[in-house]
Order: sequence, then C-alpha cells, then structure tokens
Amino acid sequence: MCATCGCDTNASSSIQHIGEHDHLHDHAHNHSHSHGKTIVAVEKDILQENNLLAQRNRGYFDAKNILALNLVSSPGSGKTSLLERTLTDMKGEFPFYVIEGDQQTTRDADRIYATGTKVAQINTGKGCHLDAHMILHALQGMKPVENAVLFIENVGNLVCPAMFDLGEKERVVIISVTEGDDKPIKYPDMFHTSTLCIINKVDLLPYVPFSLDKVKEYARQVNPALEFIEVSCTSGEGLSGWYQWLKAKVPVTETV
Ligand SMILES: Nc1nc2c(ncn2[C@@H]2O[C@H](COP(=O)(O)OP(=O)(O)OP(=O)(O)O)[C@@H](O)[C@H]2O)c(=O)[nH]1
Ligand SMILES: [Mg+2]
Repeated sequence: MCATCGCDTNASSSIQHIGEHDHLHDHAHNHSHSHGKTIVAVEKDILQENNLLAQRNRGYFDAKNILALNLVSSPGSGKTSLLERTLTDMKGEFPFYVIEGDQQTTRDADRIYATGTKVAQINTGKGCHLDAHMILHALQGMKPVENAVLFIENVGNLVCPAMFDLGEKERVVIISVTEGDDKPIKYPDMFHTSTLCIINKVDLLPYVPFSLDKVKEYARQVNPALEFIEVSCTSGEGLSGWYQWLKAKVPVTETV
C-alpha cells in the first residue's frame, strides 16, 4: 500500500508496448515501506525515491534532447482526444512517442497506435498515478530517438499525480468545461505544478455553467504564471494555439 495516496502500485502494475511484441511486463516496485514510522516520514521516503528516479529520467531526456510532457487531468477531460488530434495534425513534424497510464485496459494506447505513433501502455492496477520508476521501465522498451517529443498521459486523477515528478520538462493540466470552473482552487497542487492549462470542450460552453474568466482567476490564485489555451478537440477550435506552444517548447537542435 502506498502511504502517499493510499493506492497500491505494488500489486499489479504492468507495461505493454503496443504493436510490437505486445509483451506483458510484470512490474515490481521497491518502495521502502517502513512500518512504525509516521505517515509523513513514509511519504517523504517514497517521494524521495521517486524524485531520484525522476532526476535520472530528466538526465536521459536532456542527453537525448527529448521534450517530455506530462499530461494530467481528471478522468475524461480529453487527454487522449488531444493527443489523437495532435499526433494526426502534426504527423511528420517531430518523432512522437506516447506513454499511456491507466488503471486497466489498453484502450487509450490502441487509440494512439491507430494514429501511427509508437506507444507504451502502463496499467497501474489499483494505483492512481504514474511514477518515475514506471516511466524508466517504459523508456527502456521504447528507446526513443534523439530530438523527439514524448507525451506521457497520466492516470485520470487531479490529486495524486501532482505529487509524482516523472522527470518531465513541463506539466500540462487539462480541464474541460463540464467539470466546473472552481477546480483549480479545490485541487490546487495540480494547477500549481503545471506550466500550461488547456481548457477543453469549449464547444459545450453554451450548455454548461462555466466561466472562462472565473477558471482563470481561480487558477492564477494558485499559480500566477500559469498559461491558458482554450480548445475543442471535437471541433478543432483553438488547437493551432496548442501546436504553436508545443513547437516553441521543442529544444533547438545544435548543428555543428
Ligand atoms: N464535446 C466534446 N467532447 C470531447 C472533447 N474532447 C474530448 N471529448 C469527449 O470526452 C470523452 C473523454 O475523452 P478522452 O479523450 O477519452 O478523455 P481522457 O482525459 O483521455 O480520459 P481518461 O484517459 O479516461 O482520463 C470522449 O467521449 C471524447 O469524445 C471536446 O472538445 N468536446
Ligand atoms: Mg485517456
């Protein structure tokens, strides 16, 4: 049992590389669960171990000039839809890779694979977040090329993924207009640790009580530097702004 968030990532997490050997990789973790310590101390241990591995991932990304983005949101905000659109519309512009995190099934990885993108699915079992150790294992099977863009779609959850650094360059939080505009102040950690907030499903604005001004005001209370892009993955509205943001983040390749 992970004392940090109460979920159990030890029991049954697995990694599948979709469209390759489809091998299922049982994935045991070495979290140090020392009984008798206070919960705060155990939480610190787990996060410290995670942070060390995250730094290792970050070093790997830096060495290979890979832009790694961690996409976080509550379930159903549109993370996979955004990736499907992005990978289709920007096909050929960069080498893209995706790591999908879900408790069960390869449904999201199958959707990504259908776009022609190399993808690995991590099933976290009872776990409610990805951690740096899982990403390390997925990368070992994926072997991304240099100068690539790696999207990591985290498990749909606005709480626990905020605590786990994966080694990403930037964290992108997605909120959809059907969720309510007060989410940034109810789940501040996720908005505090993100660089960009994508507001999705704006095609539904006429039908739901959601204020774009209010959600931005609330989000700025927890993160004054947060950037916003409003999009609809269904209609395509606003997606060009996201693509521009993405291109500006890709590290420049040094030519000799
Ligand atoms: N109306 C509308 N529906 C959308 C939009 N984007 C996504 N959806 C729908 O929202 C639902 C959830 O989308 P997903 O892309 O699966 O969301 P997700 O965040 O990946 O979900 P999890 O991986 O389960 O957390 C699907 O039925 C999508 O078709 C949008 O811009 N507008
Ligand atoms: Mg998804």
